[in-house]
Amino acid sequence: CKRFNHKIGIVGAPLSKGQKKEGVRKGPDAIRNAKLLEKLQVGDYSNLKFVEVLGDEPFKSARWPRTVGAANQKLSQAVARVKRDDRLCVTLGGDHSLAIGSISGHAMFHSDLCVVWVDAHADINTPDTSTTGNMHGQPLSFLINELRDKVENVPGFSWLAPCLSAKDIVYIGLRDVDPEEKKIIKKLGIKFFSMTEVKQLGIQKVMEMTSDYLFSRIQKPIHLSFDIDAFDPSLAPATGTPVEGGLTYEEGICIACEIHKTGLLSAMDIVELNPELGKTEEEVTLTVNTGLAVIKTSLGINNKE
Ligand code: B3U
Ligand code: MN
Ligand code: MN
Repeated sequence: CKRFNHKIGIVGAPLSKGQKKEGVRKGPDAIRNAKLLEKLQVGDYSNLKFVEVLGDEPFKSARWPRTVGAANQKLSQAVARVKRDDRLCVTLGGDHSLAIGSISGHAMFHSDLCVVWVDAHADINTPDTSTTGNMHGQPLSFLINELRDKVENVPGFSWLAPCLSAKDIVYIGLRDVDPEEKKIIKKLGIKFFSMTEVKQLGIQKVMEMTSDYLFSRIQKPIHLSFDIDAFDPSLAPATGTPVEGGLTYEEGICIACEIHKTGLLSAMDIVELNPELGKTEEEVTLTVNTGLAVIKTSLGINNKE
C-alpha cells in the first residue's frame, strides 16, 4: 500500500466571508454531527475561531479581504500542523475561499503538491476580474505562481506567497465559468474536464486522464478541493450557488474512489455546504450525506459502515 498517511486529522473552518450567505459557517458542525468521527481513527483539531476585522473595506472588487485573509492565515497554520503530525488533513468548510489557507498550509509541508479542483465554478477570478466581489470565486488566483502580479498588495494577505503552478491543477465538473476566467484558464493552459467532457468521455476515463496528466513525470501528493456544488443540485441542494447539470452521485463517488486508489491523497477540503439553505430538513440531510460519502470514499472508508 503506497498510502501517504494512515492517520487523519480534521480541521473545521467555519469561514463565510468569502461570500454573502452566513449559514455556510455551520457546514463543519453539520458534517461532524453526522458522526464523521465515529469509527474513524481521527485526530480532531476542532473548529478554528475566526474573527471579523472591523472596518474591512473592499480591495478593488474583493469584499472583506482582511477578514478572509486572517482566517486563511490561521487555517494554513492549522493544516501545516496536521501535516507535521503526519496525518491526512480533512478541512471542513466553510466557503471555498478557505482553499487559500488550506492549500498554502499543505504546500508548506509538500511544496510539490498537485490539486484536483472539483467544482461547478472555476474560482480563479482576480480582485480585478470578479464581477461579484465574492472571494470564494477567487482562491486559485491567490495561489497560482503565474498570477502573482495580478494579485498584489491585497490587504490581509501579506503572509501569503503563491505556491502552485498552473500545470499542477486539474478541474473537474465546471459548468459556470465567467468569460474573464475562461481567458485566464486558456492563457495558463490549465487542464479541465467540464461537465461536457465528463458526459462525453465518462468519469472513469476522465480520472484516468487526470492521473496521466498530473503524474506524467513524477507522482505527487494530491490536494483534493471538493466543492459540494459540483454535484447536481438534486444531490446537494443546500449550497449557496447551485448550478443545474452537475455530477451524479456515482460520478462524484468515482472521483473520490479513484483519488483514494492513487494512494497519494494528502489533504482535502469539502466546502460550500450551507445547512441554512436547505428548503426542508431532508434537503439538508441529503447534502450532508453526499458530502460525507465523498469524504469517506476519499479516505477509503466503506460508506455503509
Ligand atoms: N464566478 C462567480 C460565481 C461563483 C464562483 N464560485 C461560486 N460562485 N460559488 C464569482 O463569484 O466569481
Ligand atoms: Mn468553489
Ligand atoms: Mn462552486
